Amino acid sequence: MEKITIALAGQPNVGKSSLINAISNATLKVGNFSGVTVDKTEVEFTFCDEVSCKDYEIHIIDLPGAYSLTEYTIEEKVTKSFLQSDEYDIIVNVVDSTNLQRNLLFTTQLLETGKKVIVALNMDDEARKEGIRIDEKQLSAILGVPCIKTSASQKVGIDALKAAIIEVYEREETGSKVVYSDPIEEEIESIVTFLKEKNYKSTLPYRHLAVRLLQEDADVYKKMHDEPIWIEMLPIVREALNHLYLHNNTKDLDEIFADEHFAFAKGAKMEVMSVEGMKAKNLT
Ligand code: GDP
Ligand code: K
Repeated sequence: MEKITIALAGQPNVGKSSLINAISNATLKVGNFSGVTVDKTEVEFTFCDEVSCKDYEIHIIDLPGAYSLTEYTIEEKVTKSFLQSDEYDIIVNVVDSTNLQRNLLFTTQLLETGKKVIVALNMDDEARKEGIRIDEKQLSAILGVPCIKTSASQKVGIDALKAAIIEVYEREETGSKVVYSDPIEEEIESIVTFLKEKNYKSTLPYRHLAVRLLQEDADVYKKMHDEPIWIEMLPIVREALNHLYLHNNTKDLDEIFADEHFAFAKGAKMEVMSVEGMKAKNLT
């Protein structure tokens, strides 16, 4: 039987525990993430996919609720390091639909991991009550990943979520995309072109790798530092970074990318959300 490991990620109180309860009748196993006293809740159950008639063993790991993948708190550290590991197949990102923009900020960071992602637009019942409508098909198109409406506490949308898990597991590409402002897209393009020319063997898609290089991601730098390509690549990354510094008038990469994430999350919300029939982009 094939085993699918899910990393469940979301901001605090978005309904991750409720979703685990709704999706499985299995008992939770509570332990710790290695080396730290942060609770690790896991659950395992078998699932028969009705489309393919195949059985899967599904293993869900509930990551500590985190507002972002920065490393300000121990929870964020644990969540970030787990998400950058190869210990799982798919991230299921639980989102509070009544707080779309703030939640999409975290989603944006999850998309940048280059892993397979599914977004569960949870609290759908609550959002409806507040007159909020989200076009999940359009959101899927913008993020490049399936977005499924759920109400975990009412056990609604759970079958669709399971079907999406199987579909995403069986496909090759992650499809996830964060669109950046033109100046950043140009620098991503120059690094991707270089990686292509060198036919560099990468587990991360080139685009995601380029973004991580532009973010001076410590893990990626450490990993690539001893590779033959590094000496040739470093000047190209440095030049790209200098363009970014000049354009943004700051050398603070966290600030540059925080602005980018904010713009992307806000832009996505404006496109897909309406309140009482009014498009978010027409509301002020
Ligand atoms: P976690 O911190 O992400 O694990 O969130 P919980 O699963 O503990 O849920 C937080 C609160 O939201 C609880 O009171 C849940 O009953 C409630 N909740 C979770 N999912 C939903 C939902 O889809 N709709 C509504 N209305 N409430 C929900
Ligand atoms: K909880």
